[in-house]
Amino acid sequence: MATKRGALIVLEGVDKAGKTTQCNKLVSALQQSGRPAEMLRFPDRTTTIGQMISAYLEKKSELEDHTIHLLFSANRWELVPIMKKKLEQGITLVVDRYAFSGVAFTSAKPGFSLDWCKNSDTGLPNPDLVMYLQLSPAQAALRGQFGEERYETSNFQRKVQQKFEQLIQDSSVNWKVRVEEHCVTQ
Ligand code: 2DT
Repeated sequence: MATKRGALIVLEGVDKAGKTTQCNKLVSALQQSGRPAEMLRFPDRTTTIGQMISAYLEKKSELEDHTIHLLFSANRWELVPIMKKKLEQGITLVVDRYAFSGVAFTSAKPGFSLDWCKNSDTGLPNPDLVMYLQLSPAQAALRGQFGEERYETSNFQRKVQQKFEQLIQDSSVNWKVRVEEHCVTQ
């Protein structure tokens, strides 16, 4: 009998929304109910491309804005063969950020349209479900200071949130919005 394909479940949201915590809980819950499940996260900083991205996020290197956008996208594409294989083996993948973060973060920079930002990810495996963890800027502030990485400022995160709010209007994606109020921080 053919194995049932695993589901591709993505968690998205601004920083501090609790994505990592919820991904871990979901993987545990799936495993406990007898469904094979694994977590992935993007960027995957372990690959050669991922290390370039990590150095950029840690402000150890500078990259032109289009270039870093394409590297984030390439980092997803390089994982596609592994993702497809696992899904075919019946493993459900719970993914901490995906192309939606790619579009929301780059289009929050001046001069980037949503369409341009979406192009490089066209053709990636489509998620069966995208959970958007919504967090107001006021709630984010209550969760303490941002870290030192690039993009970790309230001003930029507000812009990213507006972009996510545009993206969740896309009815071709199975978005589920969850308002985060009392969840543990990432
Ligand atoms: P974390 O590793 O803490 O999640 O932060 N980002 C992420 C992009 O700008 N483009 C992308 O395609 C992806 C996946 C979000 C990683 C930072 O990188 C940003 C925060």
